[in-house]
Amino acid sequence: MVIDLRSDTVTKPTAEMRRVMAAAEVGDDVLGDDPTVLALQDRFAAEMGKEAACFVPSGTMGNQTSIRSLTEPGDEVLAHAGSHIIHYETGAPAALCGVMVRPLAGPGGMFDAADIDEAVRPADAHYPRTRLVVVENTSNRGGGSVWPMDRVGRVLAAAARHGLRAHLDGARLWNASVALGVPCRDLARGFDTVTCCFSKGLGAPAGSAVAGDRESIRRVHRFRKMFGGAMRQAGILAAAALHAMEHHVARLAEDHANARTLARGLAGISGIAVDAGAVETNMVFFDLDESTGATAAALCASLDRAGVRMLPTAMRRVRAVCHLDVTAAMIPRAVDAVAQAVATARGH
Ligand code: TLP
Repeated sequence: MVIDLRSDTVTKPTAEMRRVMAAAEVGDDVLGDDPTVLALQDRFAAEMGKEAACFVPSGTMGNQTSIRSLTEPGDEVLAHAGSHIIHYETGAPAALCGVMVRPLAGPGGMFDAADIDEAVRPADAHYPRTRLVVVENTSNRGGGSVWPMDRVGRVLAAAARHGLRAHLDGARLWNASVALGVPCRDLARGFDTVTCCFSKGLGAPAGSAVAGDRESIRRVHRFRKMFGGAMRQAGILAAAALHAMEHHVARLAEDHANARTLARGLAGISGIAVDAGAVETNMVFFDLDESTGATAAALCASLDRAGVRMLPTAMRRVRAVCHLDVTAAMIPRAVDAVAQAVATARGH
């Protein structure tokens, strides 16, 4: 059986999830009468402590409808240099929202208040208008890292001081919530909009949602239509999302434990550098020493042939993500496969 650690997006809906999807009551959500979508939006808004919510097909669309909702073309958005909106959204902030993204630095995918103070442009006709700050929690390329709440507080206070809006890319906010033992609404407090994904660790086949104040969500809803993301009998997907919120959140702790075990196992392989102590949620990033003679892509191709799938994220960096379809028993097998692949690359 293949052990697929490429992403937590690869999960397949469980039998129970498929059952609730098949039984979902549906309507035409573009006309506003799909009861399951409406129920999901209410439930999600309440969970995030916001006035309203909008169901969207993907995390990317959640981020982009939020950015478009909170800015105007020509505005500047502050985000971490490693953020998903910069790396993996096909240039959508520029193409769909007409904004510039200014990358901020900092370890673990996190910046701080001083970075915002430094980056905000003076009000002068030469400059773009700095308008929005985006926080990604957990941070994907930051290693699945969780933003400490006091840091988020400082960043939001700085944003407020400068009159900026704030968006939370909470694709994996439930992972942060479980890791910290803090409800999502506390992690989303102070943000104008928050996007979360049902299709990552929660195991739904597709779907994300944006929550925020009524006016921001009215605009998200409008831009969802403009960007082609308004779906009709979407209650089938919303049912999966509701089921996932009900049954698949607490178990994320298992994914975090599996990721820590994986990191500790990988740390024992010569030629691999991994900071097992830095693993806070479901992601493990490791670096290949040049002495192995392998690039990340070559190692992943070799692993693939052994039935273990991981993703190269840089020349010598590999990502492995634990999720609903990865059991504790698979972890030692994955570690052995990596040890074997490194030995093969070394020629023994
Ligand atoms: N991330 C995917 C890839 O796009 C890289 C993954 O496998 O991790 N925000 C964050 C922080 C994400 O990690 C992702 C997906 C998204 C947004 C976008 O979600 P989708 O894929 O639903 O558009």
